[in-house]
Amino acid sequence: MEVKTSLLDNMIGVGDMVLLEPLNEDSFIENLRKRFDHNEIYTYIGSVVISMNPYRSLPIFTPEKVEEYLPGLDEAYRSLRDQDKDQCILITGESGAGKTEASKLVMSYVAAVCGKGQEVNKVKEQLLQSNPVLEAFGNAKTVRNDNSSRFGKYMDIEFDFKGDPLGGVISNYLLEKSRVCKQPRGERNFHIFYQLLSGASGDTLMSDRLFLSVLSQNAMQIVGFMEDEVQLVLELVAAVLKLGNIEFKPESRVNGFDESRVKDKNDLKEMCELLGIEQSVLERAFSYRTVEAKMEKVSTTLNVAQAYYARDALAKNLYSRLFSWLVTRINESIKAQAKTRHKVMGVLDIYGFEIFEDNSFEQFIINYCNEKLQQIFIELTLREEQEEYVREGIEWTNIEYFNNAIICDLIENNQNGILAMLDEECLRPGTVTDDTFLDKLNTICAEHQHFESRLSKNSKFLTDHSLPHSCFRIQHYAGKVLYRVEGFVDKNNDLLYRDLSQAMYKATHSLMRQLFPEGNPAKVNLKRPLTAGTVLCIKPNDKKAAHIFTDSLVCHQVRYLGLMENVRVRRAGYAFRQPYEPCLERYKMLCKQTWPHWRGPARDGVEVLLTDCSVPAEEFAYGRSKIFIRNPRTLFTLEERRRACLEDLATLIQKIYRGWK
Ligand code: AD9
Ligand code: MG
Repeated sequence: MEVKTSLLDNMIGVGDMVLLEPLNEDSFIENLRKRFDHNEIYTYIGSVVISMNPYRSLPIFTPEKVEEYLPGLDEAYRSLRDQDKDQCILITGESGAGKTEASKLVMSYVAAVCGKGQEVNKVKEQLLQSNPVLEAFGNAKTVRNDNSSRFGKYMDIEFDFKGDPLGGVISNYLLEKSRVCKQPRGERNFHIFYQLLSGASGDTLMSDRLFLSVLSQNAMQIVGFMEDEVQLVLELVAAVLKLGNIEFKPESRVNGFDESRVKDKNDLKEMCELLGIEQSVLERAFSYRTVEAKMEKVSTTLNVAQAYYARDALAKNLYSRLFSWLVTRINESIKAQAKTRHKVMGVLDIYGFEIFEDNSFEQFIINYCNEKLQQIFIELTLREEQEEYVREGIEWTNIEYFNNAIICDLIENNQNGILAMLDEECLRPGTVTDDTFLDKLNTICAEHQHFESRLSKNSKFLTDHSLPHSCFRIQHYAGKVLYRVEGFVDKNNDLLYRDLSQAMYKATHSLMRQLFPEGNPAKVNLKRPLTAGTVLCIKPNDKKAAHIFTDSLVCHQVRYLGLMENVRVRRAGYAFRQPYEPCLERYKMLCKQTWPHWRGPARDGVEVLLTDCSVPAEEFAYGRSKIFIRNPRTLFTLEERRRACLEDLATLIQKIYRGWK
């Protein structure tokens, strides 16, 4: 690894935290701040990139600059191309920290560094333009972020042996579909609804008049959507809007049962026209529900509340299925055409950890995803790093770090994890409510350090008696979150009455029919390649504003991301390590015995070299395949001597050259 130090470090901070002197939390944050003030938004801890959100555009994202600013990415790409290794870039950080922007930067980087030519350029453009399309449908304004991702995304970019992109595959995870029906205060629905409304005139969203903002329309075309496909998609978006307008009123009781009727049939009619569904079919599906009991089909009436429930379930299902269809359709366009052997660079961008005043099932799922990602991060940087010392046979005292596996287990344990209990409760016959679910949580989790609820029996850990009865609290890696149980059971059930899905399948609208085949949609698994780089995004302030650096906020993130431990492990240690061969190659000119060639094992060459340079023995450890260097300054000295050597050489060459002339 090349090391550059300069006087500038004092002013703008050091680029790699491993080189920070002295190392403590204050100096760590101070270094981030210095760099932030000088528009240096990237800082490294070895192969981990810390990215601070500047909340304004910096002149560093031009194709020429991208390479210069993201050496970590460059390393990832080079090992993919030159060493034939699959790469995976994990991006983590809380909501609004800049993950999605970072993931787009990775893609721009790829576009900037690799081959040109018509076919390659088309692939690049399609990969890049898949972003605005997915953001239009999957992002929304939230309190934390005006363009918040409401789905998880994993994208594989595939390369040929030359390192040129061949195509890509996108997997999407758990769209926050409840947003279609209800948005928390101060937040909005998915962007596409507004883009569609701004293109349509008045309240007549009929199929021959659907327009979309030019941006998304163009992006869809570049990604390969046909004009009629765009139209079909927009019709379904309009149908979701119409669906939301349908209201119900109670009908006089027949046989003692509550019944509901559609209040104003205009929206229903328009929706049916849009989709080619017979009005009476849909109307009936909103009033009755067919259940199978003892091999017999029985129709029961829906009351008003149930009718609204059915309507919302339909809207949510329709929209999330449309979203998954879009991803599949984009994949058809961007998938690699050639069947040659290829390498992939995976980029994972999920929704960030979020804490609101009111946290529900959605936050629970989102925060669980983040908890899992943190776990992967810990494994890669803290656990595996320490294991490398052991593997290389280096003497090593373990550095303690907080392992959040215990929180993941609290949520996902097959027997008594929160998710398992929720599933169990949803399947249990009898009256199931959110409260019965909470009761269940109370009994089992009472002893768990990271779980609190008001009613938990014998809870030794409950410190805050103001915890409401209807809530439970989890101490996540990134902070305590209070979850309100209301809606957990329904949202987990996500029940779409069969009458409605059958009604949808009867539609003549070709895309609509495809979305309701009622088969099991194939699940895509996230497979993790062997090597990985990580980007950690940090949010400098809570105001979505430029130039503001709030110490306490940054400090909190630095703590929960385990960054100090990360630097400590990196250098407690051995700040640098390098396989013997490249190390010898780089410094062999410093020693007569190794210059110009060393005949013998590289390890011995390195030993001869270092002894000759009179570096104290305790500065090094000889691993099985790598040399480990304890103090960065040792490396600086070597680097300086090398530079001086090169300068002498240059002067010598110039002299010879002049002599020739
Ligand atoms: V969420 O978990 O999806 O809610 P992200 O993805 O972490 O969140 P995002 O990338 O969307 O955050 O960034 C939020 C906003 O910060 C962007 O809309 C930009 O206005 C701003 N931002 C983030 N990164 C950069 C950057 N590198 N340069 C300039 C940035 N602005
Ligand atoms: Mg995002």
